Amino acid sequence: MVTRTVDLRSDTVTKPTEAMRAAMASAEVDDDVLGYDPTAQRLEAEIAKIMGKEAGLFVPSGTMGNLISVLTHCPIRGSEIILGDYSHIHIYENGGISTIGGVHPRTIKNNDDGTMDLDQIEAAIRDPRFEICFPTTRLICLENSHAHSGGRCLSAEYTDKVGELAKKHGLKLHIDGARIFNASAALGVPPSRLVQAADSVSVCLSKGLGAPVGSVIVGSKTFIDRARIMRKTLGGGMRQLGVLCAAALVGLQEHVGKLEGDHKKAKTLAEGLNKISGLEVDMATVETNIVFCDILKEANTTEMELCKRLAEHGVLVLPEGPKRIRFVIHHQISDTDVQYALSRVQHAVAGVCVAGVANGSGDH
Ligand code: TLP
Repeated sequence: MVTRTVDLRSDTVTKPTEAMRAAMASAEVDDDVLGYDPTAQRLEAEIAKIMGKEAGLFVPSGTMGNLISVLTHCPIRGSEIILGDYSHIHIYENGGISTIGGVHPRTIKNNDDGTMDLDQIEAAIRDPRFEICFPTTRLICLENSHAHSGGRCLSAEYTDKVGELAKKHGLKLHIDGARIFNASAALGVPPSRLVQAADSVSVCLSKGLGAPVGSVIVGSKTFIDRARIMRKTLGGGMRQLGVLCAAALVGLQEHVGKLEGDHKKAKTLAEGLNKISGLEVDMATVETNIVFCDILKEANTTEMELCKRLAEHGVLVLPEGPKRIRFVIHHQISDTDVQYALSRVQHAVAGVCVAGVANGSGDH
């Protein structure tokens, strides 16, 4: 019987802390659709300042933050955007930019480190002389850290180069910065520097910062004014929003400084997983709080089976693709939890290996 569960499915699974709940209970609030909630204004200004942009806007989720940003940059249906084939916007957001905004995605291969080749980006920009046939390219999207490459970070220099390319062709640059604070902690570079070249950034509050709800998008004052209208159009205008923003303000104060520690724990976890026969982690990919773990042939199991088995052993993780599972560290995971999880994983995997040998399927 499992007596304890370590939840490593995502950094979105954190529960609001006592300090957050207290701040939510005492938050000063007003109607934010009318533009009067003081706590929302405080949080938006704070995130905008940290990101080095003029203004910010609280939105209900990272998905809506990306959607509003793309639609605000691409007000004309049939606009095209260039983005990674493994970007969150392209894979995990229900194709909202197309279904809701009529925006056409032009994907470029995401390299193992989350980048896209600059020459491929440039080659994908449509020639306006053929506008009669082509959609018009208006936007390039990056993701930092890049979730589907295991949380790897884009450098400020790389982002600058993409920004220069965008400028040269009259395009805008949006960054899905769901985990930009993780990238900043891992690279030792302020978030404002990492997003300097961007026209807009979507920053999640419900991941590394541990807030229960929301994201803030940042950009120029004009961009945010238009984004605010788009938020209302999509039904994302909220009234006494300060109760949510108060929790995020606590997260900003208390959890940003813990991200480096989260990354250390991710490395310890990855090293431990590497010692378990049947599992393999490419240590070069472990830059932040996400660990992708490959299931080797000798483990004789699939990602779905292993996730189920790990859950039975008290470790919650998610499948990340064929023969791969994902572990994510967050501020509510302690060093002891990491060690406990490793011992449970060891047990679970040993169980499947033994079962495989016993039923003669171990050498498949
Ligand atoms: N990612 C979630 C899942 O959707 C996979 C997770 O557990 O990692 N951008 C990036 C890079 C993200 O990883 C996510 C969430 C989002 C945007 C969307 O944020 P929400 O869930 O707030 O809509």
